[in-house]
Amino acid sequence: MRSLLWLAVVGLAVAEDGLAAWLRYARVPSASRHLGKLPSAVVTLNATKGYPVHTAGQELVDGIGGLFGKKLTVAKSKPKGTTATVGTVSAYVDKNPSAAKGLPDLVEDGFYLKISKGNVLILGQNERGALYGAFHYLSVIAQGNVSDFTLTSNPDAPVRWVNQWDNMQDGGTHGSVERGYGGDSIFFWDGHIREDLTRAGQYARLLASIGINAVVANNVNANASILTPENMDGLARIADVFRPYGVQLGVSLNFAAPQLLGGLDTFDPLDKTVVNWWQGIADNLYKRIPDMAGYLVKANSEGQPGPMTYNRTLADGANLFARTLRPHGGIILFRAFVYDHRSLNQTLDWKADRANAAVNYFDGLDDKFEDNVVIQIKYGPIDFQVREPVSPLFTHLRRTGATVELQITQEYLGQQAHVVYLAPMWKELLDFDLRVDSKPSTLKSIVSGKRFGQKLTGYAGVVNVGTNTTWLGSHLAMSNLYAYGKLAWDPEQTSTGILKEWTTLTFGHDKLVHDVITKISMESWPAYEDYSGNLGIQTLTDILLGHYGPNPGSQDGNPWGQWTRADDDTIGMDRTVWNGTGFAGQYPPEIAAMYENIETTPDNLLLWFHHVPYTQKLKSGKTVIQHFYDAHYKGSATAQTFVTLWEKLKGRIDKERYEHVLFRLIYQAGHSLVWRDSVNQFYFNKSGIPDELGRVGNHKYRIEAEEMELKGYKSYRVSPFEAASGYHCVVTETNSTVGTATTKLKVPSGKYDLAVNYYDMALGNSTWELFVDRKLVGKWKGDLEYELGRAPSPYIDGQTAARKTFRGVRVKKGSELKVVGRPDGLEPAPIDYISVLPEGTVD
Ligand code: GCW
Repeated sequence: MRSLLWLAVVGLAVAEDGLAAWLRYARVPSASRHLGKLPSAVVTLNATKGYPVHTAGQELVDGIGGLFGKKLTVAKSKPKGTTATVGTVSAYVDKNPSAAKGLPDLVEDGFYLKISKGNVLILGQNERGALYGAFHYLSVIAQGNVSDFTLTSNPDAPVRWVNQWDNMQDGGTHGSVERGYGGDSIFFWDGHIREDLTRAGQYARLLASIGINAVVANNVNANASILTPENMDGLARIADVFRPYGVQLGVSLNFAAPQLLGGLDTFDPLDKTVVNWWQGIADNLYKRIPDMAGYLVKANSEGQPGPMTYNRTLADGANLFARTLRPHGGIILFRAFVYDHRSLNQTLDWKADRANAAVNYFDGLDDKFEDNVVIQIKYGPIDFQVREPVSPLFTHLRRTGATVELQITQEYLGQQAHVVYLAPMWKELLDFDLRVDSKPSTLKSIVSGKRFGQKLTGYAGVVNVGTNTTWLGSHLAMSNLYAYGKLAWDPEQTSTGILKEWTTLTFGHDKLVHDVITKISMESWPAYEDYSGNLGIQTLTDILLGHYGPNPGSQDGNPWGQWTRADDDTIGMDRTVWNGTGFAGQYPPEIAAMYENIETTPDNLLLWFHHVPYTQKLKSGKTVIQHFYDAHYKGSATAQTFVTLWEKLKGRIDKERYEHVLFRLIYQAGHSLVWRDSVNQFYFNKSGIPDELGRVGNHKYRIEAEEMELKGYKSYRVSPFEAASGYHCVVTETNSTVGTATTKLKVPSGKYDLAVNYYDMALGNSTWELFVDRKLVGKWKGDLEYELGRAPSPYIDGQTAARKTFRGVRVKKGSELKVVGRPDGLEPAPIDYISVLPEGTVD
């Protein structure tokens, strides 16, 4: 087994397909010079196979072997030479009673490291802590630091969970993993738990290395069948592959399971038979998984059943589970994402506001929850948008502990097809001071439990990895998972510091590699915000379909409540107390006053809190509308630079990951222009206010496909209109007609970048060929649905719009430019326009 593991680790490092993520244990530069500063043997204290201390021993052997080529032996008692000793504090003190005095206080999961002349002491408060310590030590030496140090590290909060939104079945809510962009579920298939759980074990290893202590494996939109005896056995198998890494299993529940699965005629949380039914479930689960972490429950939200169906409170609902878990030591994370997506009416009620829901539902319940209930609150009051204020609910729970729910899977943030490094956003949220009782009250101090003194608080991250070897669908997106774990352990760490560590572990030590990844990553969230939704208007993505691509119009006119209230003259949600929905009043007075007043509301949340004319002046001196235009040009221009920056790394990192990332960055650069033009076109059309710089609506390098000479192609009016340049594209006349679009170029002879904007729907794989004077410039296929994990879409719209660019193509004045489109399946080879760009120009 040992040698198998060894092979696996070395093998992974060679393949560079992403599977090993930041645990590659790739050889450090000048490794042989450091051998003397490393241990020669590993001693594990009281290690039992299948438990974290034993795993820690293995990781030390594999890690030091991979990183330095030094083969360590594992010994039970003190061998000769330098030694890495790993175990729990109590196991160590049992053997060395006199050492107890010198050891620091550790909280649950904490660890102590002492490195001295190649001797390494790694002690955990518990077994898990010992493993965390071993991973920490390995991470330090992997970064090339073999000097002596002593470190005491305690987690900032006890709850550091991840949630997977994995369905039991493919074709469940949004496929195998809801809002997952990295392939199918690593846990479930065909209604069952997978036989082969290798990936689940590898996932636990990655998570343990960043301090995550529990995983909820099934979707919060839970299928009651997770609780059949057969599936409970399957869950026990998952817990078995997690256990060596100290990762506990959590389970999402369907509130109506007593009825759906148990055959009862009610799921009223106060009904005795219901209570007994759930007690039986808890007992049966814990019989199989004695160390189960607990439950996660989404109730009365987006169609999910809950206690309110029976006029019971959310506390009645949460406590039902809490009581059944108590004898087993489990906890319940009860989600605050409670709102009614059916009854909100935008037209009739100026004061209607989904953002108000959480506080409205939870107010008055703070002292009603059992003490093993934790309220899991999304960072913002709506739903993982590119910018939201911190949810005010965090200030309303002082007795009951809270976790902040962050989203690693980039549902509204580019779905891993766009690079968006999220740590800077999370840091801003965590550092935000909510001024409860006019005292410092940062979000991080609330979720650490320090501000109000609760015991159970922390972090929940929605991750949604899949079977793709990159885990998340993109190599660069993994910095988000890494950063999530690091911040949950210690929110004082910096975004750049975390990124530096991650980059070294993932890509090595090359300075240029670091500079490029840092620049791209640190500019990525601001760029994405610039080319999507600005000034707190939310992401402006398509909220009715895949949550991907631009669709500003989809926000309004439906009961989902992600409104912008944009009309011809004005835009924004009035959330003031004096004239609006009153949401601003849910914050403590100092913060409420800041948001109530347009003068003191920061520009980046202006439209979240205020309804203003497009001509409203910002603090920057620009109008709202001009800010929209400028930001969209700026953000998309930044995205273009990501490609050229990355290209500097050719030959400096392995080809496999270089190409994988490059493909995505080129796609992102193209799609950022789709965003820019759609959003600008939409608001220009609405407001009628021209861009001061004359860019919006004027694209002098473009040739609209519908204006070319068409054979087998016909013009098609796109909906929403703003998703096509000139509102139209061309599609083939039938599903089997080959289409050609031809034109004579009027540009002076020279070299140009030729960009073709087309639509890649998930209905087939059309092919396109671009010719200049009958010479083939390039050919491509509409297969992005396989290449990118982003939500597939059957429509011609902002989700499927894409761009293919050929750089440095020689053309003559009067050259014939021709695109030939071959439809496939139901995809009619759509083309929007062709840009003939003087080299280096973007449009
Ligand atoms: O953002 C919305 C998502 C749903 C998700 C829900 C939630 C799991 O679009 O896919 O459902 O939030 O967080 O419960």
